[in-house]
Amino acid sequence: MKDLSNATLTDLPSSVARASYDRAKVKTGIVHLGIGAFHRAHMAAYVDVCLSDDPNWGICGVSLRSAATRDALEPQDGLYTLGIQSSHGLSPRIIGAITDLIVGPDEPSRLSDALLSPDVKIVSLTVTEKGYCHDPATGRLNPDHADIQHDLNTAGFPRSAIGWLVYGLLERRAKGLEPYTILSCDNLPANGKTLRQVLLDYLALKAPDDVSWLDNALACPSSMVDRIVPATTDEDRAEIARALGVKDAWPVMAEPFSQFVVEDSFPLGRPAWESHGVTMTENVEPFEHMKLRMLNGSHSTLAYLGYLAGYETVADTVADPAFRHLIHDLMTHEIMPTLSMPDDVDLPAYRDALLERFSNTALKHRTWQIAMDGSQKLPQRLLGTITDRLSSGPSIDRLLLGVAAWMRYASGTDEHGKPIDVRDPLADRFRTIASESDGTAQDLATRFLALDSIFGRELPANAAFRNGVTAHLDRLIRDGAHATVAAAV
Ligand code: CS2
Repeated sequence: MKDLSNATLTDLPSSVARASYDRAKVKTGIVHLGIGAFHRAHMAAYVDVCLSDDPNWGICGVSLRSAATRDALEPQDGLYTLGIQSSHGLSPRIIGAITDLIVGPDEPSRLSDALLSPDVKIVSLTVTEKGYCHDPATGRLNPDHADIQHDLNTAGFPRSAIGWLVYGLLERRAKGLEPYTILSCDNLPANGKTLRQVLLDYLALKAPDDVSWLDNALACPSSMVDRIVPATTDEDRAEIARALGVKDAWPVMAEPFSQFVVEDSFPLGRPAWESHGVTMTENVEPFEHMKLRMLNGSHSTLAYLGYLAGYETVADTVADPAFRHLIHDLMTHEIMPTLSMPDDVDLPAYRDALLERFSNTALKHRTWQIAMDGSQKLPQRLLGTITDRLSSGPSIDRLLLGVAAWMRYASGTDEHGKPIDVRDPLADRFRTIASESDGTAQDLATRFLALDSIFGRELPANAAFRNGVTAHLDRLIRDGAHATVAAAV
């Protein structure tokens, strides 16, 4: 079987969708840091449909760590398949928006050239929560982060996304080029504002005299990004090869739903996204809150409880009526009351649509995948909602169950005594907590709550919060996730 590439595009069956622009005319206008599955299934697809109107927005995709995506896509001329999976089957679409691929650690001078190109107007990023090298509880730079320490202490090329963004801005300034607009596409609250603060914190240490220049010059719009994109499996590759008749080394699989809400602040211009399904707005914050609290808060709760209960995927977890009931009530009674949305947003309909999306059995979204990096996710997904609710008094019981389930999971042993492969920047700390603890809920909860980069200082001092989490954790340890969820609904 041949490989996907410009040369084999004409061999594809007509059932495979693709936009009609001439790839040879596409110029790079965007550098994207973190060219993983999510970007390729989300923003790159929104850019792809704009290229027919304006070919100046091709994407140079950058990996700051692994070479795997570059190695897979380079021989394919940057082409890949977006496989939309629903109960009606698979709809494949070819995305051609990637014009170039760079692996930062291998080719730092090419990355530097890309950032300094006058054609580049936007640098966007999906580097996941931990890529911001910040303290999730406060949203400020963590200056002790190993990559930040490296970048602060080198006159050469940086390593972190934060270091690269600032490096590019300073070098552009030296060359008399305007600063690019930086678009964060990660699941962080006020992601543009948060990124801006982290960049300023970094510059204050690296080149303090330039802080006020950057503060004035920088456009860092916020965005809300949403599409469920599970990690690609070999089964997916085989399914795509059957549909295309050619081999794609790294397709991405996603649900049909997609949403992109972007703060309209792009001084050097942007693709005509508003003509292609993107909501361009002045104020993204209500949408971010809605998405992070409703979708991601439910997702993390389902991931920890579902994993502990032995469910492999989110769809398997919500097929259990007790778990579905819990999530429905969590959203209805504990999350929705904290959201204030524009009049045309129907929150009950949004909740019901989420439950449908979680039930998509064509999508094998593993609970283990979502459970990753909990230390970076908990604050914006569950703790912010809890803080809002605590100040107004009403029930937080289901939210606390999510936090307790994270502790039970992060302690590293499943309900059958088998080790859990806990992936998290704080995984070593969790292992120490588990090994030093006497194993009681009281002791474990006290140790986890002392992680102030996650919980800050105020929440753990609140008796209702502490006692509620501890009571749920106790039940999870004694009775397991199934019985705990059944008792909670
Ligand atoms: C998930 C998200 O892995 C996770 O933590 O909750 O990736 C989720 O699928 C996306 O935010 C959906 O837009």
